[in-house]
Amino acid sequence: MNVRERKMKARTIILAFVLLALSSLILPALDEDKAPLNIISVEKNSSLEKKLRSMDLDLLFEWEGRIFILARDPDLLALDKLNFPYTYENHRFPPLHQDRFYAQTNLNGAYHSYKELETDLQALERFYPQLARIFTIGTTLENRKIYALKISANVSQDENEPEVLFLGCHHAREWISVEVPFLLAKHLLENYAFNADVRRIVNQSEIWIVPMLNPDGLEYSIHYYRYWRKNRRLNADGSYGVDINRNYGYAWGYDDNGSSPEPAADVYRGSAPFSEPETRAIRDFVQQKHFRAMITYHSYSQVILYPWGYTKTPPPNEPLLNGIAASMSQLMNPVNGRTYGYGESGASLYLTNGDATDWIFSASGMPAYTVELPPVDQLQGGFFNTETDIGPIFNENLPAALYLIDWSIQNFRRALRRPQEREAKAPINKMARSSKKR
Ligand code: 0X9
Ligand code: ZN
Repeated sequence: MNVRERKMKARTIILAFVLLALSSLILPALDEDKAPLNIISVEKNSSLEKKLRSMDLDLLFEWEGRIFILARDPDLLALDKLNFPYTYENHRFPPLHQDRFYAQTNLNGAYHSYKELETDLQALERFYPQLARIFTIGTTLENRKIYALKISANVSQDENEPEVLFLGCHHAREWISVEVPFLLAKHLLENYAFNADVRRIVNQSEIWIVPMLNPDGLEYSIHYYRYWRKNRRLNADGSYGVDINRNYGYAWGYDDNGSSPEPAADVYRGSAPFSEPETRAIRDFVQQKHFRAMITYHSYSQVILYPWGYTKTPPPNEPLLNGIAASMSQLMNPVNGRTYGYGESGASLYLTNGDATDWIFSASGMPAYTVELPPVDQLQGGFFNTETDIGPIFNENLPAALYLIDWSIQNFRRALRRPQEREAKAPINKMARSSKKR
């Protein structure tokens, strides 16, 4: 089954979860007991199941070999006493968790909210003042800042070094896409002093990390509707949201298949190319800089995609784009044994128009990748990664990100030293132009 078929098949399951999440909205109102509610799951296993049923718990449903249960804190204590293994599933049912959030125990768990990210970026800047600096590259409709963290030795100087860009959170519900670029920043900074490879790449490049491009959407996803995708634009027809990844200015609105003209649609492309503050922030930033390569993180599907998204026609220099993707996939696999597929976006996933990688590739010619993080399909959790997914997903993406930074460094040096070889080996159309950066 290919990725598109898997996504299609998964729609019914998404719908089931959405309905369940909506129905859970009324639960707190119906319940007199004020002890916090949780949803947990336990493995469906005959001996344990018997014990469970004797405990008079509220068994909700069975899914994927697990039994989902509504449990209050005293129930959890009882399960703990019995050494009964269970998993928290609260993140799948946001309304249940509302009380806890306001009590500072965190609706979004280990995932970053906007404020948490702001605090953590500021901490990185404070701990590593020579290596990290925060820039604001735009302001959203709800007045949040779009942060970019620059990481480089002599960070306060704009040096003649290759620049590489990492983006997260075009889509609000894809929380894991914030964590991977954020953890990349943290890894580079924390290991600079101790790891010679990290030191070399941080010394020789300028790494720019924008972990949360869509903070308005993300906050909405945390507080109101976990499944929200777009930004929070109030559209002319009263509906909300533009799909930021359909609003870039290359092949914008090319057809109604890869994006929608309908404001209420999840893939609404906006009223004009770059109508949104988030896409304008990236456009202006990319035009000011001279990036050599970029990754924009999304979820889910576990694939590495390169342009074009708007057509199935191969891009210029497909062998180079494909070769880099193949190397990244190869480096990722041994970390946790997960295989990331790779290929042209439009041909391997589905057609989109106005997405970030198409515009960035068309504007600069740089290798531009969408990495769709795990899981591979909805049956494995879809957009709702657990907290324990964060570490392994970051760990397997790390070597690919380091490889791309290193590729940019090697390519940049070759371009400076041997112009003829540069043209032969990296004939991406506008690469040569961008090497005259300063
Ligand atoms: O549809 C998107 O914007 C991305 N997928 S997601 O499930 N994260 O929403 C894919 C963008 C890559 N481009 C193409 N597949 N054409
Ligand atoms: Zn996405």
